[in-house]
Amino acid sequence: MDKNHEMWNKLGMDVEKHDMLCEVLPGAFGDVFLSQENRPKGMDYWNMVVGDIHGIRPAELIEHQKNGGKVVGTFCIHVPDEVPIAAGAIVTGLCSGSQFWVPGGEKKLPTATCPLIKASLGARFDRTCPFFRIADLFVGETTCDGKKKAWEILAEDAPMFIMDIPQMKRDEDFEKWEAEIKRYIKRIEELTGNKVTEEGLRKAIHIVNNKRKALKRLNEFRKNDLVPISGKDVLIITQVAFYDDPERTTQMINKLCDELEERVKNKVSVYKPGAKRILLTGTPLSIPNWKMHHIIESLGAAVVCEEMCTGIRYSYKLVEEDDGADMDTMVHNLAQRYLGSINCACFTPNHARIDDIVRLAKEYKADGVIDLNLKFCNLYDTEGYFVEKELNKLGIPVMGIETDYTDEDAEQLKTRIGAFIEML
Ligand code: BJ8
Repeated sequence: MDKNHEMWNKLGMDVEKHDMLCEVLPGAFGDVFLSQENRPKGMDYWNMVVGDIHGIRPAELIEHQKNGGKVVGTFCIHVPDEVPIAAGAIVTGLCSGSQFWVPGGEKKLPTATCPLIKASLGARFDRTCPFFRIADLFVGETTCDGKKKAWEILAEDAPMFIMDIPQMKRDEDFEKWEAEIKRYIKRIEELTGNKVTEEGLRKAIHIVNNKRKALKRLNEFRKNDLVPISGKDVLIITQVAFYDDPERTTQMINKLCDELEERVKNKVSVYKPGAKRILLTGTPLSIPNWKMHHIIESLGAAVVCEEMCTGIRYSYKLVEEDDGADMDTMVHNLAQRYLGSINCACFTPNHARIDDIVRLAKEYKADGVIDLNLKFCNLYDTEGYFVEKELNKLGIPVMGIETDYTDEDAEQLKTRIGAFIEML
C-alpha cells in the first residue's frame, strides 16, 4: 500500500470511493491546466501541489497534529485566519468544488440546495476528503440560510463552531462582529490550549497580510494589455492559497511574480492579440471548480479578474497593522477588515459590491462582465438584478449565467458565452 493510501485508511476514509476521485482528477487537471501554452515556469509549484492534492498537505497537517498542534477548517472568507494562526494552529479552507461530493450531500439536504453546501456535507459524510477528516474544529458562519441549516446537520458528525455574521454594516454590527471574534479567540484558545497573545496576533496579522500582498501583486499583472498569466492559473493559485501554508504560498507567489515582471518587460502574453477581457463576478469557485474559466479561455477570451471570494475579495484589503496596538485594537482592526471589506450578497444593502464590480471592470479594462450564479443560491441570483441594472446603465456588457458542478450544461454554456464574446 502506498503512503497516501495508508494515511487515508488511518483517517477512516472510504478509500475505495475516494480512489474514483483520484482517478479522474489528474486527467481533469491535465486537460484544463497542463494543456495551456506558454505557461510561466513558476506554475510548476502549483502543478506539484495539485498533482498530489490529497497527499502532500494532509500529511503536513497530520504531522502538525502528531506534534500536538490543531487544525481548524473554515468555509468562508469572513472567518479570520489570524486567530488560529496566533494560537499555533493551522487553518485550512474546506473548499467543496466538485460534483463528486454532491450526491453524498443530497442524502442529507434538499436537492434545491446550492452545490457548494451539498458538496461540503458530502465530503464529510461520505468520508472522501482528507481535509474533512483531519480538521479538529469546523468553523461555520451564518451567511446564508442554506449554510446555517447545513451546519446543524454537519454538527451531528463533526465538531462545529458557528460565527454569527451580521447581515448589515452599521456601527452596532461592527461591535457585534468584534464580540464574535473575541468568542472565536476563546474557542480557539480552548481547542489549542494556547493563549492568543498580542504578540501572536500581531505576527499572524502580518503573515496573512503578506499573503494578501502577494496575491494583490499577482492580480496587478492582469491589468496589463498583454496579460502574462492566464485567468485559470491565477484561479488555481487563489484556490490553493486557502489551504496551503501561508508563508510558503507567499514566497511561491512572489517568486512567480518576479518571473511575470520579466514577461511584462519582454511583452509576453498568454493570450492571442485582441483577446476579449472578461470580469467574472458572483458565487465562489472552490477547488476543483475550473469550469467557467476553462470554457471562457478555451473560447479565446481572457478572464482578467474575479470579483469573488475566490478572487480579489480574498486579498485586496489588508488588516491594519500597528506595532503598538493592544488586543482590543487588533480585534477592532480584524472586524473592520473581515466585515467591512467583504461584500458578500448576504448583506443588505450591498451597494459596495456593485461599486466594486464597476471599479474593477474599469481597472482591469474588461470588455464584458459575466455574473455567475451557483444553482439554488438565492442571494447572488437576486442581487444579479442590481448588477445587471448598473452595468446596463453604464453600457458595460453583462451576461448572467447559472450553473452547477456538472458538465451537463457545458455545451450550452459554450454556445451562450461564445455568442456573448462575439458581440463584445
Ligand atoms: S463571503 S460568498 S465564502 S458566504 S453560493 S453557500 S451564499 S447559497 S458561499 Fe460565500 Fe462567505 Fe459569502 Fe464568500 Fe450560500 Fe450562495 Fe451557496 Fe454561498
